[in-house]
Amino acid sequence: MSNKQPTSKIQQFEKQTYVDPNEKVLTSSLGTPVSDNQNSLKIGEKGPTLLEDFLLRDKLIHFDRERIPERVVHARGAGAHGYFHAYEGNEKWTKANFLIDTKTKTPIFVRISTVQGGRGSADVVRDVRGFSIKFFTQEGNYDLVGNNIPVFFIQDAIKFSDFVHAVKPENPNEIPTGQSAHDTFWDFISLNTETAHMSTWVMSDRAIPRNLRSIQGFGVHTYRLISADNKAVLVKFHWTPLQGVAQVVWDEALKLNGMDPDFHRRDLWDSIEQGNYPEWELGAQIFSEEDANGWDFDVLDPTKLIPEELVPVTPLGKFVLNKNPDDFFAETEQVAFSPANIVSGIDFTNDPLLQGRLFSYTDTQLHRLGTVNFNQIPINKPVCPFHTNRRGGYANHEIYQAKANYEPNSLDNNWPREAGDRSTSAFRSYEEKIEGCKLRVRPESFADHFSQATLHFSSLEEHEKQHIKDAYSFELSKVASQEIKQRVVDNILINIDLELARYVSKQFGLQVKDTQISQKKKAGSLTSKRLSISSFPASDIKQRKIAVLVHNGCNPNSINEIKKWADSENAIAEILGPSAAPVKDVNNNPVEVDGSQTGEPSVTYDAVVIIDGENYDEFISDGVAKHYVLESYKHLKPILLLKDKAELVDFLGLNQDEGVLKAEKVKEAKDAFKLAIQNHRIWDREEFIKAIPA
Ligand code: HDE
Repeated sequence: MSNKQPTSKIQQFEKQTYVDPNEKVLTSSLGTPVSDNQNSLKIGEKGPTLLEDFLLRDKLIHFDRERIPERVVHARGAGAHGYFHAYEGNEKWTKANFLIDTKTKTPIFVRISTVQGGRGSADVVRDVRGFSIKFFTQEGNYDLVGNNIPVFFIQDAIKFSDFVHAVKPENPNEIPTGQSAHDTFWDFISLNTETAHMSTWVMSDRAIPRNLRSIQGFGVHTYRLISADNKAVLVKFHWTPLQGVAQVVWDEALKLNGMDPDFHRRDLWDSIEQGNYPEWELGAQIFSEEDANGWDFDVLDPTKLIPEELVPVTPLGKFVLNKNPDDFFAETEQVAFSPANIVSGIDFTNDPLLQGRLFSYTDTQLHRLGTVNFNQIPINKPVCPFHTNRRGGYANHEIYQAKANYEPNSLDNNWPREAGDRSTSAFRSYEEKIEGCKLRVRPESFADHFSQATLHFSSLEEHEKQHIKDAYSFELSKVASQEIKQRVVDNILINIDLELARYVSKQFGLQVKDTQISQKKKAGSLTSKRLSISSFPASDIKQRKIAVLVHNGCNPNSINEIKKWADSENAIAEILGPSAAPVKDVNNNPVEVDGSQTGEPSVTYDAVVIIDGENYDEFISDGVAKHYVLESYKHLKPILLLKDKAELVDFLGLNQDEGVLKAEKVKEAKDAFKLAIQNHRIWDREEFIKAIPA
C-alpha cells in the first residue's frame, strides 16, 4: 500500500485500489486482491454460504482439478535442471549441433523415476530407474529417454501393455505397491523367456541404487548418428556418473522405505542445494552395420547389450545437474518426454520396441496433459525460435502475428516455409533401403533369450551373484502359486545358470529338471567386467553422509576434528545424540546436535563415527546406540571407533575388517576411513554378519 496520506477524493480512491506489486498481495486467479482469505461469504455470522462467493468458487474450482492422471508407468520421479557440454571431435559422427558445438552449454532437464509404483510410492524399491534427459538445443528439443539398465523386458512394443499390467499392482486389490514380488509379474516372466536377461538385472543391485546420483543411464535401443556428409553409424548411448555407481543392501532398502520414503528424492535435492552437483559423462558405443552383422546377437533386439569389451564407449560430452526445480508440478510432473523428440544428426532404427515408443509417448501426453498444446508448457517449450502453422486447441498460449497460417502462402512472403537444403538443422530421415512383405513375426535373430543373461550373471563379483540369488528367492517367496515358481526355475533360471537355479529351487523345495536347458543358447564363456558395479568406483566422498554418535561426556575436540575433515572432503557429518537436545561434553559444556539417533536412523548414512569421551558405560547401556552400530555393521558400512570406544569391537562381537577402524585421534584414521567410505561397502563382511541380529 502507498504511504501517502489521502488529501483529495481522487487520492483517497488511489489509496484504496493501489496495490504495490512488490507486496505480492494474494489475488484471485484474475488478479482481484483478496481482502479475507479465512472466511467465505455468508448471510449473517452463522448463515448459509452464498453461491455468489466468486472467491470461494475460484479457489475450489481450481483445487478440484489439481490432479492430472499420473504416468501409467514411471509415475514417481525427481527432476533437476542442468546443462550439457560436448567434447571436441564429435563431428566425425554427427551433425547434431549440441553434440559438436563445444562452446555452448545446452540447457537440460532430467527426470529420474521408478517404474512400478504410483506417485506416492517409496523410493528405494527394487525396480528399474527411468532416466530421461531433455536437451533444449538450438535445433529443437532432443529427448534421450532411457533407463539405468541397458536392456529391456520385451522385444516388441505390442507386448508392452501386457508386461505393464503384469508388473503393476494386481487387479482385485491393487497390491503390491512398488514391487514386482507378486504372482502376475512372475507369471509373465515365466511364460515369456525373452524377459530372462532383464530379470537378472532387476534382481541385481542395479535395481536398489544408493541414490539417483550413482546410477548409470542407457538409451537401450540402437540409434543412428548422421554426419554432415550423410554418413551413418549405429550407436548405443551410455551415461556414466562421475560419482561412481553404488547400491544399498536389501535389508537396508526395506528399512529405508519405511524410515524415509523420499530417500532418493531428498538426496538429489540436498546435493544440488549444497552445491555438490552430480555429473555424468555421455558416451556412445559406435559401430557400423557391418560390425553388427558379424555378431551373434541382433542390435535391433532391445533385450541385448553390446559388451564394452567388443565396442568401448566413446565419450561425447558431460552433463551436470545444478538447479532444483522451483515448482514440482509445473516442471517435474508436466515435463513430457518422448523418444520421438529428435534433432538432425540423430535418427531411429527399426528396433520394434523403439518403433512403438515413437507413437506411445505423444499419445500418453495428450491424455495426461489434456491438450495438444502440451509443448507450450514452459518446461516443454523449445528455447530456439519456432514457427508453425498450428493454431487453436485447448490452452493455446502462442499469439502468432502472421495473417497466413498455411504453406505455401503469398501473403506473408511465404513464411514460415520449409527449410529444404538450406540448413543442416533441417531434419531428414536416414535413407534406409527396406523391402519385404507385411508380416507379424519375430525374427530368428531375436530367438536366443539366454546367452546374455548368462553373460551378465557370470560377469559379476561373487557378492553381486549372491544378491541376485537372494533377490530371486525373496521375490518368489511372495508368489503364491507353486506352478509359477516351478516355471520360473524351469523356463528361466536353469537356462541362465544351473547353480542359480539350484539355489533358488532349494528355498522352495522345488526340483531342477536340467533336461530343459535351452538349445537356442549360444556357446561361449565370455564375461564382461563392465557389467559389474565394481567397475564404476567413486573417486571421492562428496555428499556421503557420516553419522557421528555422541553422549554426555563426549570429547568436543574429536567432534570438531571430524566435522572439519568432513567439510574439507565435501562430505556431511551430522552429530546425533540420544535425543535431539544438546549433550554435555567432558567439560560440562553443551554440544549442539543435528538430530537424535532414533530420528536419523543408520540406514540414512554411509558411515558412522563413535566419539570418545568419559562415557563408555553410558554408551553400552544405550540400546539405541548399540543397535545403531550393529545395524551399520550389518549393512557393511565403515565404522570409526575413537579411543575408549575401540573396546566396542569386542563388546559387540564385530570382526575387525578394513571398514572397522580404531584410532586415538581422527587424523590417524582419516585416510583409511575415507578410502572405506569411497569403496562404499565392505562386501567381504557379508560372510560374518549372519550371526548379527538387527
Ligand atoms: Fe517408456 N513410457 N515405454 N520405456 N518410459 C513412458 O510415457 C512405453 C520403455 C521410459 O520421466 C510413458 O510420459 C512403451 C523403454 C522412461 O516422464 C509411456 C514402451 C525405456 C519414462 C511409455 C516403453 C523406457 C517412460 C508413461 C515399449 C528405456 C518416464 C508416461 C514399446 C529405454 C519418462 C510417459 C518421464 C514413460 C511407453 C518402453 C523409458 C506410456 C509403449 C525400453 C524413462 O508413454
